[in-house]
Amino acid sequence: MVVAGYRLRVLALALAGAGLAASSARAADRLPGEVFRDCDACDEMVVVPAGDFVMGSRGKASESPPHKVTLKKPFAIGRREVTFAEWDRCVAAGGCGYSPPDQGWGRGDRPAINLGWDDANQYIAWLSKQTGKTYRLPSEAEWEYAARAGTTTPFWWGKEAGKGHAQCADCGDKTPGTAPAGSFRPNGFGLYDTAGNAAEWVEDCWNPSFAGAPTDGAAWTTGDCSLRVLRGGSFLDKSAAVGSAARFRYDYDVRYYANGFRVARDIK
Ligand SMILES: [Ca+2]
Repeated sequence: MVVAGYRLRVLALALAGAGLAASSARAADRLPGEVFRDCDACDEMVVVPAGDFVMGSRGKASESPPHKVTLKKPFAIGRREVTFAEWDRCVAAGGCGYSPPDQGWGRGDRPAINLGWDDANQYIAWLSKQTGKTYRLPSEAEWEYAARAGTTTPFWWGKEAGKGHAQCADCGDKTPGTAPAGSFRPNGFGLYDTAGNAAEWVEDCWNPSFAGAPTDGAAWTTGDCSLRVLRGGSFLDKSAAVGSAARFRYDYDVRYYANGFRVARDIK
């Protein structure tokens, strides 16, 4: 490991010496599994590989029909839900106009909650301006693909919810409310808390089933766009509602205490 680390440092020095050409080479070379931040205090991102998967389930009308989705390009997604520390930076900088309450559970590493879909987009616009990168909400298909991390079981860790895998009403650590983001083991793509903790806004408008849904990983931007989709369930939900296929919706401007989000961005 020491030798590998030394070689990496040598490589980094060589790339730094090559100047601009090297920095664009590094950006183009981001590989699946790579973890990065666009600034020291920015959301930690992970590169998710291109691939295909079966979205949805036969369990509920809203999750049907299961359908194959192909994501042709890798993309980056936040490893954690956006935290209060990250949100509060945006407020302090004037990029976000609203400071949501934390229900008395504390801020810092806990997921930012009490946020509407439109609030989330304020943060994304600010983060994009700060970094010069185009951040966005994940599409619903990207979210489920990243949450499943190659699995086809109801939960990314298996068939049964069990205990100790996620913050939900009957499967978490018994602390009321949210847990600090990243308290539980990450999934196979390196994402934390896709199941439970804060429910997560995605880009898509609400549609009551997947009949006619896009199959290329794009957000579904037709349907009832006064409602936007939330994925993963929350600390309030029992385990049946925090599975990889579970979906829900709220009016886009509702600030509910179970709802937060994570960010995504293209890498190519
Ligand atoms: Ca979550």
